[in-house]
Amino acid sequence: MILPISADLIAEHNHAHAAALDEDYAALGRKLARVGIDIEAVKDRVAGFSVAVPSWGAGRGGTRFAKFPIPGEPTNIHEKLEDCAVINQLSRVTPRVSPHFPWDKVSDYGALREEAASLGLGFDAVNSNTFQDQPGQAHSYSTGSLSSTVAATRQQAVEHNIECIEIGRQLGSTDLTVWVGDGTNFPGQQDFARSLDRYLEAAAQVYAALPDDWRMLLEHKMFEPAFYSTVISDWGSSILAAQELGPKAKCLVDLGHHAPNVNIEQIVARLHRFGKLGGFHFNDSKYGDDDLDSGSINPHQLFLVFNELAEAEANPRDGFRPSYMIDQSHNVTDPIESMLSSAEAIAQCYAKANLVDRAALHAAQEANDTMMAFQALRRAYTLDVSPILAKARVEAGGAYDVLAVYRDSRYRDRKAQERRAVGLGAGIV
Ligand SMILES: [Mn+2]
Repeated sequence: MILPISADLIAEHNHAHAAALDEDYAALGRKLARVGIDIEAVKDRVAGFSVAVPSWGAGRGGTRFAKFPIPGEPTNIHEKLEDCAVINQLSRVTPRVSPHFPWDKVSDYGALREEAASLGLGFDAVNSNTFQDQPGQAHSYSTGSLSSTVAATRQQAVEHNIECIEIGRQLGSTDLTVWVGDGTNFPGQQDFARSLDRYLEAAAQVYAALPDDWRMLLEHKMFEPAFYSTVISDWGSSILAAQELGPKAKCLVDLGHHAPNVNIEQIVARLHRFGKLGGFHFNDSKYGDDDLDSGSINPHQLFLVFNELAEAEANPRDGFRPSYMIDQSHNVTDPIESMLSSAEAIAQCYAKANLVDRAALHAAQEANDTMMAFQALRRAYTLDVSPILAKARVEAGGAYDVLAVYRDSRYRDRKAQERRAVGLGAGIV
């Protein structure tokens, strides 16, 4: 396997930091041993953790105002895969790519799967797109897709989703993520109940096309592009739809798709309670669906979400097999650097959640000892787990300091010489 970053460069860098890492890891190991935690066991769990990266995240995103491309940005799925391979090679935590159709269309998906495998990558959930029109498309999604009042438009949206399943089968995926932009901008524009009826009837046709081992992940979002109402607006609508569709339908939580200040960690626990937590789109936000880097605004919330996930992992209910994915728009950074940094922030929260003394937490909860229950979380949150992550990464062949090696490799400069420039214009959000 020929990976994009020089293995010698990584080895040389890791060697230079080996003594410091050993010292930090040993010190943290002694600290954890005092409270009965085996650092090696935690490191093994962290080494088993992974999060997928979105193919579209490899390019510079944009706002609805503009996109500012950088030299060396990927221009097609092949170049995106190469960039995703850099992220995984250095971080060792992002071995899967989530593709998006029709953006990532090719003529031979078997060849694409092999190409990804040659870069050490597999494919995660397939994402359908019925929120924008494509050139030559027979029916417009301007007034909705799966919930459109026009039967032929609904049918076209159903067929597109079924095509995505077929593509996903060839790529080795087992999940279809469905987010629709359907909704309204004006009171009275559509009947709330009838539009949901139409969505459910069309979604059931997609559901019926799922292979036995596949899942359909319903991604809710309360606003944008529709600003008065959306058809699958919140986790309530999502779980009701998933329950009506059947056991293979699950809910996907995008951290930016809620009303402001919603208790997302509680939503996670609720969805898990009913066996409907299907997956995550990690990002961060200050105001709405900002798609900022994971953990950059509210790392404590990310930790609390992972605390619920760790609780679910330790005490699984029916169907706990969450699909973890980054979903961000990198408007002002090199997307590779953002995803390296985000993957580390996500893995850190996973590690910290695994360091929560769950027996002490449960005991304090049962005894109504509020302060000690909170302190059980606080103690884990305030630990610096970076030596655990670095040790797991280095042992798997990744880099001690992912950003330092990435910059030293001058990968983006090299790609700027090889790749054609990306055009200007408004970007994806
Ligand atoms: Mn999303």
